[in-house]
Amino acid sequence: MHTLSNAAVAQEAHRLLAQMGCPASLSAWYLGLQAGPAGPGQNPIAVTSPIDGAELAQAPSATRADYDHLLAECQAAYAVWSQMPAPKRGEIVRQIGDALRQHKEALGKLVSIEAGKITQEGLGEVQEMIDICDFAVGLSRQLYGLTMHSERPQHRMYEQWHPLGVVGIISAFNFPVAVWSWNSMLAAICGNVCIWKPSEKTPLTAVATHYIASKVLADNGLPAGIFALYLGGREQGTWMAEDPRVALVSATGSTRMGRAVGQAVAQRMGKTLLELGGNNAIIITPSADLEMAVRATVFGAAGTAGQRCTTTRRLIVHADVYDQVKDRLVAVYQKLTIGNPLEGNLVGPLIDEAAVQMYESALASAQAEGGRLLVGGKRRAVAGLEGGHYVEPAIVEAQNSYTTVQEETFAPILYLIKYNGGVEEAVQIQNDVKQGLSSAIFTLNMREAEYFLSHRGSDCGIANVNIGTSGAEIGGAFGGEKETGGGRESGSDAWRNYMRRQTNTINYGTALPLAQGISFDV
Ligand code: UN1
Repeated sequence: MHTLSNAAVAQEAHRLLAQMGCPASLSAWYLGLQAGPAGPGQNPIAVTSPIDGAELAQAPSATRADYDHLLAECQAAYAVWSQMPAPKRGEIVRQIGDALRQHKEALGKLVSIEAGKITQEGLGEVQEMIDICDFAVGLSRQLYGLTMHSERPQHRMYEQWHPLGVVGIISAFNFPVAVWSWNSMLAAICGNVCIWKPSEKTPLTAVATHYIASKVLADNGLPAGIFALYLGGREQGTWMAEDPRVALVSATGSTRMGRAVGQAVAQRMGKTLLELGGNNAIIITPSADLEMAVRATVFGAAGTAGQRCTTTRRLIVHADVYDQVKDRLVAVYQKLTIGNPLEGNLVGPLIDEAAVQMYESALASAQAEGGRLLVGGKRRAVAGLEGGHYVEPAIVEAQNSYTTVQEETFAPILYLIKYNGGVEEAVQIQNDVKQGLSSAIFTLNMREAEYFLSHRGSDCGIANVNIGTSGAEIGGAFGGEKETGGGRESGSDAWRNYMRRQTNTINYGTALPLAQGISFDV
């Protein structure tokens, strides 16, 4: 198979950026976009492709002055945008969805180059953006509030939903563009404007996405500050967390990051939407369709090289089928193709060298705690892509109580855990971690399935039956409990997070009766 050389990966990234209408250098983007008083950012961060380690660009970090300048643009844009009727805002989101359809191949490929996702998953990420646009367009005519019957005569009560103002979005490298769209498209139809700080590891896809959205705004004569973007690392992220002008901060990433952001925002009584770490498990009971269970496990655990927050990290298997599941999984893992994500392999690289080291150290500590490595577990050299960060997906027989198993390692390591009793025991093991994002059970036994879904069952935000832990559709609310942060994004009524509820009571009579029958006559 043809392998792209180092220079070719970088060249391809620049060709794709140009195809989507972005200027060749990020500095030019910064200058063109912001023209802030302080100029085009500072402290450039080298952006490299995990495919081969090639430098793709130098991304300038925003200065505080850049940020303040942008925030002022957002506030000015809010005055215009929030006045537009919601269905008209939906029309702009519809156009963004169409522009994303047009650029699906290019943006999907850029996601692969910058984040290391395999082609299918890069395209899937852009499809997820398109889907949320469609969803948001429909929602723009359905921002419903309730009406209530007043206890007082000739009174009417109802509630309505108003936009919050400026919504801040902090996104992670592993879904470098889809998570922005979940937040920004819903926030936008609700009447908010958004300011986005993507991961410093994936600024190029963010710039490309920003261009696509900005062009739609410009074509419609709308201010650029409706969707603002700035680049940088942790320091730049704290600016919006501490900024009372940012009404809601939606942050996706590690629990450590979420705790810091959550505390900073709570300190100023702002709102947060946190989507943090997961430690997701699949339970396989004796009645499970093992063929389906194994396929779902492989996609969940090795897909995206284990770098989804919904990745399957633990497999809790009943003793009766344990050996069968183990043997099948090991056999499938040996067939996984690892290599260039653009060339049809199933497992691409980890994001960077630090991720490889975390993978290695987690494997070492799991084994030191008594775990038994069954397959994989080594760094993989890929010919022609020496600077890339490839590893072999690993399976380790382990106990749920191991410190290593209790933590989320953003890498393809699956812990295999045996249970002997009923479904209650499996669920108890599953819930016995600090995180609570996604969970699944494979069973053909209705009682087991319903127990798993009951309030005594899975304690996660997502609980699936005969479907893996990852790859949720946008139509449901996405997020989790406990240290996952409690936020819900994407479908269902997650839009309410981006609005403030106002209760209105109207008296159309001639008297002034007090609630609770209180009399206060002077
Ligand atoms: C994430 O990894 O941060 O359910 C999001 C999924 C995707 C989203 C993952 N739709 O796996």
